[in-house]
Order: sequence, then structure tokens, then C-alpha cells
Amino acid sequence: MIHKIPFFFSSLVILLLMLASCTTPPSSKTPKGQTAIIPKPQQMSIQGDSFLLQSTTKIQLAEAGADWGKVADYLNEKLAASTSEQKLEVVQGPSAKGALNIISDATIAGDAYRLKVDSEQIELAAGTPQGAFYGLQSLLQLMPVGLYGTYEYETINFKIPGVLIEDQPRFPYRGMHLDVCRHFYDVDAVKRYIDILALHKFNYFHWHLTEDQGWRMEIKQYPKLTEVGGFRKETLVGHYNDQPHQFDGKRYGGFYTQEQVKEVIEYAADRFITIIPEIELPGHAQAAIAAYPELGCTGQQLEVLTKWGVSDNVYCPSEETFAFLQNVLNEVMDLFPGKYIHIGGDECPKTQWKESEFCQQLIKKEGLKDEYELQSYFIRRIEKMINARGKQLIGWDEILEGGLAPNATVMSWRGMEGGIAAATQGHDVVMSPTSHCYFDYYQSEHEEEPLAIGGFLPLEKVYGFEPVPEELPEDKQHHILGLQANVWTEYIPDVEKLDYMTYPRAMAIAEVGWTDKEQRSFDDFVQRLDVHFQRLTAYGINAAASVYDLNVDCETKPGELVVKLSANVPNMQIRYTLDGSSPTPTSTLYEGPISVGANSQLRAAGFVDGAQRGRVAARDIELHKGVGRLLRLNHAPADRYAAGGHSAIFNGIRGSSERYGDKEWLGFAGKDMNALLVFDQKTEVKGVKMRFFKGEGQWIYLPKRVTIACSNDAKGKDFYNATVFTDINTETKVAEIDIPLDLKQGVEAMNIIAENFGTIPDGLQGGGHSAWLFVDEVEIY
Ligand code: TNX
Repeated sequence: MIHKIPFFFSSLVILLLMLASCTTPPSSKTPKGQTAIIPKPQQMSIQGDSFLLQSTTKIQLAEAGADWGKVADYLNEKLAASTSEQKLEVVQGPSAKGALNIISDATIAGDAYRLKVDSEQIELAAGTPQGAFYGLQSLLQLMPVGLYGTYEYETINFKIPGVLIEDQPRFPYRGMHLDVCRHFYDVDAVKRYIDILALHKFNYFHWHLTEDQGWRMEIKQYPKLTEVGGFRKETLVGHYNDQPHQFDGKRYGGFYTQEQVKEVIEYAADRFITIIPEIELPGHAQAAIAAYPELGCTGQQLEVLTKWGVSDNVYCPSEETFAFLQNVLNEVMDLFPGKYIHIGGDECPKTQWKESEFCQQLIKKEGLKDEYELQSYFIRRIEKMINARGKQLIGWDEILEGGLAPNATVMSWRGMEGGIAAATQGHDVVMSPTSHCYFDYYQSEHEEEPLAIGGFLPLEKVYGFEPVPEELPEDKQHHILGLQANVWTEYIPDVEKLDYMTYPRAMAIAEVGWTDKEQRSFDDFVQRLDVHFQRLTAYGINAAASVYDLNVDCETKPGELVVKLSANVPNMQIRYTLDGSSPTPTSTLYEGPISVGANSQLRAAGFVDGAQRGRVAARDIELHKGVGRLLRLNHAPADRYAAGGHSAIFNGIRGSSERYGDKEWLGFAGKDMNALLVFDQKTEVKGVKMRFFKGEGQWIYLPKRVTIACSNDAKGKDFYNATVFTDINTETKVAEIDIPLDLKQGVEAMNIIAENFGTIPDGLQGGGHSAWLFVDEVEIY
């Protein structure tokens, strides 16, 4: 039986429901938020009554010594900022009832801590001030979320739930990196970055200070490094792949004085974070060579690089260069108290060393095999300088090439392999592979994602990172010190975008670094993140909400498309429309794959408690004659560019006109696209439309020609009537072609071939390699 509700009444109900959903802040129902700690503690139980922290509560410090004081100071700083400048009195002495007691307990090892909250007192016990600092971070996350903000409360009056937490980090190295060279971040921005690291129990900040595009740290002995090397005349606009390159014509730069560097080092030390400075060598050094041309191999006067990529201009391994680097490193080591000095070592082209007579003679004189061994010679000499000062060299995994320096620590970025090789040789390793740790990569497939360097690294993938490779023998595993995520800033010009790219992915890295594997679950993480987002918002952080976007996967059937929608977070309702209208809390509820049998405009979004979370996913579906008719592709596309399956180019959905990494584009490495389509009856075909991506900077070329042949054989044999289409070109990133065909009499099968460009000419990006061919929708009409 169907009950009919009068129209005005049902509309009223809908209106009320919508109003209710709009006015309900997501925070109102989250008392669980008070125990949403990131990174998740190893052991935590909620027990007993809560403690009321008030302005009269005292901090009872059981141990003297400045570093214990830092823990109390940090808490007071946060309290003062989030209230009207209120602080707690700090008293030296043994534990007392009613107080927040910070206790030094020698039985607690390493950086572990124990936090016990009950109605009578708070007991924060640790073996070291650093451990107590981590306990304090957990305590802060038990307080209301506004504690991360500014002037959110009048007074200190916070209810803290009764808990017992026993916690310690999984890895001794938990790092985040920031490239301040491609784009410059001033002292305040760097301090803010460091503070957020502290909130998440990171203990290393890798400060990437020198690059081709800018030298950012004052060196007293070489003032031109910052005067000249600190500024570039202009900067590339848009993506490196957009050809021809265009520039903004604006001088850009900046640097830190040594006084400012000291200030940042102290700020980090107050948060138990060690800074690792990176002074890049022998490559990525064009800014230094622009300042002092004698450091290069050609002696040529260069300018600070204005575009991204890898420069051929590298240091010449001359005595003059080594003396320069010795002096620079001495000033760096005078300032930075930590044990590690990062010397880069990555992406050093050997072109100029091959051509330089000096380098060739040096290779002979030192009995080296080639330029790779020359690089290793270079690094070994630098290592001696660093070791002589009691410090340790750390470098990117290229420092393995030509032989590793005896005491070096390796940062493995091109994958896990470099790390495995180094650990096998008995060297320490920090894992930082592009696959899981590069926050300059895209984090969502959504069309509106801001420009990124490329790649695809969603939050769940970051969270799934395992830094200790299974294949590494157990007795070598202790060499994996931990992990680090990198924020390269070619496409990150300001703090707002820096936030967007870094958070919440950095929180996932924090948890992988801190919490044991067995304790972690992504679903649980995103639930805590829901609350954590409120803290980040209070702090003023522009974190990405991409995790709330939906995933859209399609499967083709003859003349039909089956669309699967899924959310990345639990407890999300998916609602959709097929008429192009925006989904609302009352749109059709997604309950399983949708069979789309007619042209439609799918719009879908996720809802939690009636409120939309994340963006609307939009797919315009045009069920042309080729949908579901693909019999096979005669050459397979590359796995990493076939996320939507082989039939993605015959599914009725067009991919992005800006990016080729989505589920609609197929990428063929050095191969043709050769598709065989079979219809289940004679079909009239009026033509074929096709889309190809052009990104010559990334080796992606348009096809030489397209050939279409027809067959009257139901199995796809005996082709005839080949139509050839050439001169494919475009001013934009995507070439769209339309090939009219006169096949009124109908065909049973078609063979469509887009011919790969072939070998890229010398002198161009990727010269000598075979080109990529990227194909999107092939529409048969
Ligand atoms: C490679 S990672 C680089 C950086 C770039 C980065 C962009 C590494 C050691 N070198 O110079 O900024 O790729 O993802």
C-alpha cells in the first residue's frame, strides 16, 4: 500500500530536514572527540572520573633542570594563547593531590611516558623530558579542541577524561621535510610548521636550505650566496609540462640570517625537535654557482634557475670547491647542534663531468672507474669533513652509486630499494619513498584539486605505509630508523597551499612512525581525524578534506555502464542524482552498483548525520555505440596508467582535460593503442571521436596517425576499408579528433589503431627514449 502525503507537507518536511542538517555543526555529537588522539597511543584505557583543570591548578615539577621546565612552559604557552592569557603556576616539588604532576621516573625507558588522569590529579611520568613532552601532547588532545586556537576561552576550566595511557614511539626517527628553496617560507611560517610537527610527536625537521632555484641560509664567508643566490629573476608559471614555458617576470627570493636560523633552532629544541639542515651537493647547486661561477665546471656566469627540474650545472670536484664547501659546512655545523648534516647527493647529472678535462684527469689520478665513482669520491671527502666535527652525513639514496661513504645514513626516496641495499650493508636508513611520502603529489582524483607535481597519493595510501621491508633480514631491521615525508614546493607557493598539501597526510605519517602496526586501523584513524580536523581548524590550518571525496569506479557492459561508488571513511551515506542536479540529504541513497542504461549526468556526494562532507563527484555519461564493446587491446597500457581498467576508454566518460592520471586515461609506454571492438549485430557507424593527451615535458606525445578498419565478421577478422587520419595537433593539453566514416551499411567489428609517436628526438626532454601515448574516450557515433 502506498500512502500519499500532500505535496506541501512533504516539502515542509524536506525543508526542515535540510535546515536541521545545515545548522548542526559536526562537533556537537562528538564527546568521543575527547579521546581522539593522533598519533594513537600504544595503550589507552578510559577509566574513572574526569579531572577539572582550572586556573588554580598547579603544575608540580618533580625534577629540576631546564628541559623539564620546557614541558611546563609549552603547556602554559598553549593555555595562554587559547585563553585570555591565563597560565598555571609552576612549582618545584614532589607530587601533590589536585595538581598536574610532571614526574621523572627512571623506570620508564627511552621516550616513553605514562599519563594517568583521575578526579584527584594528573600524573605525567617519563624517563626523559622528551618523553614527558610527548605525554603532554596526548594530554592536550584530551582537552577541548579550542585549546589549539587563539582566545577561544575566558579562563582555564577544562574537563579532562579519566585515562591511563602507556605509550612509546615505534621508530626513533619521525621526520617531516620542507623545501624552502623552490618557494621561500619565512621564519614565522617555519615555526608554525615546526609547532604542528611537535603536536604530532615528530622529532626531526629536515630543512632543505639550498637548491638550483635559491640559496636560503646566510653564510658569513660567502655573502654572495644569499645576495646573488637567494634571488631569481622570475619563476615558471603553471606546470613544467605546459609548453612553451612561461614566466611571471617577477624577482623572487629570500633567505634566513644566521640569527634567524638560531632562533628557529631554539624554537624547535623547545619542542624536542632536531633540525637537519640540507646543503645540496654536488648537484642542485646552480644558485651557489650563479653566485660563485668558479665552483662550476664551465666557469660560465649562470643565473639562479627560474624553472624546475634537474640542472646540468653541478659543482666541479676541484680543490677550490672542496675548500668552499668545508667553509660553508663549518658555519652550518657551528650553528646546528644535531648530529645529522644532510648533503643531498641526489640527481647529479654527469654531463659536465664527462666533458670536463679536469674531471677526466681526476678520475684517472684517483683510479676511479667512472663519473659515478667520482660522485662517490666527492661524497667521501665531504663525509670526512662532517665526521671530523663529530657529526654524521645523511644523503639521498643516490649516494649509494659508486660506493657508499663509510658512515653515511641513507634517505631512501626513489623507492625502498636504496634503503634495503644500505641497511643490508649495515648502514642506517630513513625510509621516504615517493610512493608513500611525497606530499607534492595529488591526494584526490577530484577535478578541483589544486595543481600538483603529478602522481597520486591519497591519505589511505600514506597510512598504509610500512617502513620496514619484509625482505630485509631481521638482523638488519634495526637499521631502519624510521620514516619521513617530504614537501617539495615547486607547486606550493604559499602557506595556505602548504597546509593543504601537508595536512592531514602528515598526521598519517605521524601515526605510522609512532604507533605499532598492530594498533593501527585506517577506519579508526579517520574517525579520530574527524575530531582532529576541529583542532586544526582552531589552529587556523587549511587542511585538505579530500578524504571525504567519493571514489567512482566503472565497469562496462554492452550498451550499459555499471557505476560503483565508495567512501574513504566509515559511517558515510552516499546519495546521488542522475539528472545533473546536486545531491541533497534526500537524494537517492546509494545501496549498490548503479546500472546506467541511458545518457546521464551522475552527481554523488557523501553525507554524515545529514550534512554533506567532501565534494560532489560528477560524471557525464554518454552511452555511445562503443560502450562495452571492447574485445581486447592488442597492447596493454602501463599498469600505473590504467586505474580504470582497459575498457576505460570505451566507457562513455571523458577524463580530465588537465590531468592524465585519473581513471579515464590509459597510458601506453612506447606502444600503440590497438583496440578491437566487436558489436553484437551489424551497427551503423557515422564516425569516431578520440582524445589524446599532449605533455611533451613528461614524454607524452600525440599519435603519428590513427587508422580505423572495419569488418563484417562477428569475431573481428577480415578487415577492410581502412581510414587513415594524420596531422594530429593541439594548442591545449588535449587533442580531440573527429573522424567521420561512411558506414551506413553497418559493420560487425572495428579495429582502431592510434600509432605511438616513437622515439623522442635528441635534445628534447626524454630524448632517445620512446614516447608515451595517452588515450581517453574513443567514442563511436
Ligand atoms: C625529486 S626527492 C627531488 C626534488 C624534487 C622532487 C619533486 C629528491 C631527492 N629530489 O628535487 O623537488 O623530486 O617531487
